[in-house]
Amino acid sequence: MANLAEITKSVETGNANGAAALTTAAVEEGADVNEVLSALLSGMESVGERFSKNEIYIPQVLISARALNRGLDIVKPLIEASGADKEQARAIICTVEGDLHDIGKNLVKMMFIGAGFNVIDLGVDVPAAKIVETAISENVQVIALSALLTTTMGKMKNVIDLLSEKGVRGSVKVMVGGAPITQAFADEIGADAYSADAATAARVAKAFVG
Ligand code: B1M
Repeated sequence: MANLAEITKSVETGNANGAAALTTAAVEEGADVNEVLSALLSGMESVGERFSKNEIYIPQVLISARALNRGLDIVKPLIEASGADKEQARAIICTVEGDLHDIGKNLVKMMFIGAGFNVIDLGVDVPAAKIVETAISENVQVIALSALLTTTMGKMKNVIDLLSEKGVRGSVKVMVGGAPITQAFADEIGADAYSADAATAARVAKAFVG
């Protein structure tokens, strides 16, 4: 039987080959792909928590992220295929201009995909103009913005201001997150939601689109 706890552990310990092998075995054995995804993400969540407590350092975070990605490469096509015949809500996700951190953003992306969203990932260091242009041309319902630097969190407000300037603020929900972001900051810039973690972000986004 698929051992989900072992999958979580392989990410926690940064065992990339183990993560790939265990994930492959789990899906071949017919495990629920969303449960496999949760097991992978849960490994990375605990790595994030341990990092926040200074129990581990950047290299370990990056090694775990590599293991996570090996597992995600296997489940992603299955999750996308499982939603292929449904009318999917559309969401943009990216890290704001000037900011290159993408580990948390990628976790949020996977949770959004798991929640049934068609996700447009614009990557990192994305200017407000590109986000707003894409939101309009792709008719998205949700924009999820990530920032990890105190120097880039202000770029989230640029996105909200530009949406207002273009007259489309009312037609899209803007969600924000990342280590320096707080509910108070989200309120201050007029975001629709702040989420502390990827799983909560996906739940909130889903509630927005009904
Ligand atoms: Co950087 N970095 N970094 N970094 N880095 C931080 C953020 C820092 C706090 C480290 C420190 O000094 N203690 C610090 C910022 C200080 C500040 O702003 N006050 C910092 C700095 C200073 C820098 C550089 C400037 C360092 C330098 O070059 N001098 C530089 C900046 C580069 C740039 O962006 N322009 C830099 C570079 C890097 C690396 C490239 C080495 C690497 C990034 C690799 C990558 O992302 N591909 C890196 C890393 C790994 C970190 C830390 C160590 C870990 C971040 C991480 O991935 N955490 C980080 C320290 C920290 O955060 N405490 C740090 C794990 C991840 C799972 O958590 O991203 O918080 P997180 O995501 C969470 C939640 O926040 C939430 O969900 C996730 C969990 O479920 N979430 C969202 C995230 N985005 C969301 C969006 C949402 C909702 C929820 O939308 C709705």
